[in-house]
Amino acid sequence: MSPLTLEELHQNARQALDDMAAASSKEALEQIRVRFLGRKGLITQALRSLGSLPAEVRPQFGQEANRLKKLLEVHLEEAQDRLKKAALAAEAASLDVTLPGRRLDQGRLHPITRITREICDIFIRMGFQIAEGPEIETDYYNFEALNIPKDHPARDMQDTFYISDNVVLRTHTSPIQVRVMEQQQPPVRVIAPGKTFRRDSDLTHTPMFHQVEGLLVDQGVSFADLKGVLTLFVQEMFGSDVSLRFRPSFFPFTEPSAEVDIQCVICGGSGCRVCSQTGWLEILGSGMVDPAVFGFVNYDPEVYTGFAFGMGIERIAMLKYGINDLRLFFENDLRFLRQF
Ligand code: 2NM
Repeated sequence: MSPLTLEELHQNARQALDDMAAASSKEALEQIRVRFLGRKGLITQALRSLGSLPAEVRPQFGQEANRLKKLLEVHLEEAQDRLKKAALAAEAASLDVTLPGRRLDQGRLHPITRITREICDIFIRMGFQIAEGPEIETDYYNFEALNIPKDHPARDMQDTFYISDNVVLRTHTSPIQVRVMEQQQPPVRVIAPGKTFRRDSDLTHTPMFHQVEGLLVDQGVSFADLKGVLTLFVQEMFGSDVSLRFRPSFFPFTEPSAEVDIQCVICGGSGCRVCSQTGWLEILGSGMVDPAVFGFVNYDPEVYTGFAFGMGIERIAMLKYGINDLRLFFENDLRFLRQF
């Protein structure tokens, strides 16, 4: 290509400025940039061809080409700016700010989470602290240290998910209490919520369910303290007018043991299907911690006494909300969950 004359250089620059002023899109502007300022563009080539020009015109041509290059770059940037602003303005003009907004789908807490928090909050107000522990436990923490002997039916393969000989999915949250007692001396006041697992699956049992267990150990703790704390809990949870009763029971880790019933929340005590015509509903198990358990955690049973209790969250939630089908908690049907 023969070198441009100064006149042709000016002509090219004028053409570029006219084209930029007329460009109506980003793409058109980009084509103009490539044609004049790109690596093979007319201005770029004019600068490259300097060497082949006669020496006497070279300085002036070079200066001029550089000046025009800068001028075009400034105008290019202005044109890009102008197009960007125009695009924004067009977008704003097509946006109707008076249209109603799109409602965000708001999430909510699962009923099991709500009840768990409600139960924990009641005990926190009585001075208990929350404790947590592993869902996969050793035989020792899940059974042995809780005075559940090797031949006890609760250890049967039918009830427990075994990971290996000595490792299980915890069947209750009591192993948390054992770990707490191992870690600290009395006074102890803890509440242990969490998932538990049992090999059981029918209309009223799921292989995974939730429990809250509590433990209080100190000097001079008596069965009267157990009754006082659990009575206050039931009144806070179900209303101060609901009656309750303590019924003798048995657990390997407590002696004596008692189950707590409340007046049926469905029929008010006159008898219905939910309470099997008894007028009462069992809601938790409890008892004075067996001295054998203290032996495992090196608490002196001559100095300390304590009580413990445990309850199933799904059951409490069903009674409190009047839910008649356990499966509803696990199906994640939004029509059910949205009601809480
Ligand atoms: C229950 C009923 C009675 C219980 C006992 C303990 C521990 F670790 F202190 F021995 N934790 N939880 C207990 C006692 C649990 O659930 C129905």
